[in-house]
Amino acid sequence: MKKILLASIFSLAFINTQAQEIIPCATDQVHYQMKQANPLLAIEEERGNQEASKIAEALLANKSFAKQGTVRYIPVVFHVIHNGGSENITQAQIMDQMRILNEDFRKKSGTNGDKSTNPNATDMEFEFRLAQVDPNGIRHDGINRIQSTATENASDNVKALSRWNSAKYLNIWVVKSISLGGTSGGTVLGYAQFPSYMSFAPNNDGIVIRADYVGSIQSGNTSHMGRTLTHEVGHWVGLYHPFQDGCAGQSVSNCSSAGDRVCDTPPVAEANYGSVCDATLNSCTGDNPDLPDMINNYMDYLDGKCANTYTLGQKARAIAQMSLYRASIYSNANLAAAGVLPDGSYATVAQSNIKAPYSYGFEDANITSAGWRIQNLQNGVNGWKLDNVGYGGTKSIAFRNYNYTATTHTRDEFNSPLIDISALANPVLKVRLANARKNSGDVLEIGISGDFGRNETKIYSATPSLSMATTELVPTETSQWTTLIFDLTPYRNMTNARIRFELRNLRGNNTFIDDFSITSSTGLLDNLKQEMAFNVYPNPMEGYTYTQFELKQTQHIEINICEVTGRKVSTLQQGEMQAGMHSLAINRSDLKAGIYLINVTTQNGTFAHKLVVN
Ligand SMILES: [Ca+2]
Ligand SMILES: [Ca+2]
Ligand SMILES: [Ca+2]
Ligand SMILES: [Zn+2]
Repeated sequence: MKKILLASIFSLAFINTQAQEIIPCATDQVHYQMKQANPLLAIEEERGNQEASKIAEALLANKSFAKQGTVRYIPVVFHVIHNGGSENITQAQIMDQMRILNEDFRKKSGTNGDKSTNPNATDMEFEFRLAQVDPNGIRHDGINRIQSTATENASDNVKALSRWNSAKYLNIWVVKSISLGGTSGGTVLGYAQFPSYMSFAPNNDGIVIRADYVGSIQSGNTSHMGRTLTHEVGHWVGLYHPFQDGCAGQSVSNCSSAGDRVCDTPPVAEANYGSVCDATLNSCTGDNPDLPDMINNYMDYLDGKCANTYTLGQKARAIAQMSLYRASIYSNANLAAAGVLPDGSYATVAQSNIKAPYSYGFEDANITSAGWRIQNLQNGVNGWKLDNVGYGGTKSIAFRNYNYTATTHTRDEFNSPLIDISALANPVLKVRLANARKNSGDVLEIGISGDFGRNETKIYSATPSLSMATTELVPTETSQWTTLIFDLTPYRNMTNARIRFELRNLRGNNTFIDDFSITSSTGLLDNLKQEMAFNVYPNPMEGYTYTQFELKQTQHIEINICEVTGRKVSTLQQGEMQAGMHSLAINRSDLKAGIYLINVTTQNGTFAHKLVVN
């Protein structure tokens, strides 16, 4: 277990000898600098501490305090400051972080946030919601993306690039790297502002965090598990580190007025760092009774995998601090303005004025005005663009990455406007696709969401290769296009359906998409099945099952066996097949009992055939 003196955070000379040191949190450093610049802040901080301690003591005197059932919901906005690199993280990665933050703060049963064995571990009864309405009352997904070189070595300078009123939203700035006061020498993961800053520097209020410590999926650091933000939000609701002022606050008489001002967190001499969760550490022995350091407290510095505890005392302090400085942020009126109901669920806002049947051929000079949005997250140069080759008309949307040679893989996307599909009895999505492989294939994913992407179901995920092509694909012939068809019946109640296309660039060939439509179309998929005479027998499966079908012409065929969730279990066929009758065997021993979908993609579309395995 490595320890670094708290004072070293302020000592550049010391830090410089620790070139690659991880500095989990720079809140103390920023706090120190702010108090140097504004002595009144120190006075207000102490006044607030005294008042908060009185409120907290009164709260803790109430036996039912541990679980009041009064949850305070906080609207959140992310500002992703990026320069087109991997720091431009996806909505999915941000949603993963929101899940972890809420699990930790609510000590949600069955999650990592509920693994503490500390008897004082508690549900903080704060919860966080991505805003779905912006300050101008416009429907929003709670994520702003701003391109700026300031994403590197960022500090408070990024806050002026994008900021929503800090009295109404918790602002979180996501950056590539953080540097405070020149060459800090270490890797700072994040920092936050305390509630008492609201009277002095409301424009600085919020949290700055490194992109690769947001969430636990994609680029999110797996050993920190998204707990960097849990820690920083702890500061934002008013908590200090347990090593605040070292071993101060050791006795019953001064634990609420010294140290971290919380009596059920034993004092800690210096920050505990690293990945070894050693429960025997005891850096202050003057506390009575002498308890070991609470190494699993979210407010110490150990890796996220060690952290799982907020205590009752911390909850009381947080509620007291928030009620003193930020009470309006969780008021019902403020929640309503962000599109959140008093019970934390999302309000229904602004129904889409686009109603299916709907079709779009990308023929406009500016597809944004038609409600389409291109978000080239990580590959602005090669990403999705309007293209002068089309299946219908003269344009399509294309990702021309044939000449892309960089080794980094990127995620880039575009999405449809919100479409009300609820009037269609059998909504079917149809889209033309032209794609070829080069050395490796790109991955195209298509997802549908009814809530602006907060929750999304993948309806397609594949390497959609018509064929291997070593020359650049430019689909000037209709035969170079295929049609994807999806049954949207499971989603037919959506009044705000959004279809999102994501290409994960693995240096494949070009990809073109055209003629998007959602129409009511009974039997479209059945027609394709019938045309191929597609049959599966025996079904339910016995030892073997066979798929049998007829191809009218030689073409590329892909047949995958998938779980009903869409997860691919195995590939039965991928490549060119001759015209004529075909029979492919599926072995029972490859599959567990359950219901599967045999997904068949031909040049005329994709359909699914149900397979039952007993
Ligand atoms: Ca304490
Ligand atoms: Ca102790
Ligand atoms: Ca077109
Ligand atoms: Zn901290």
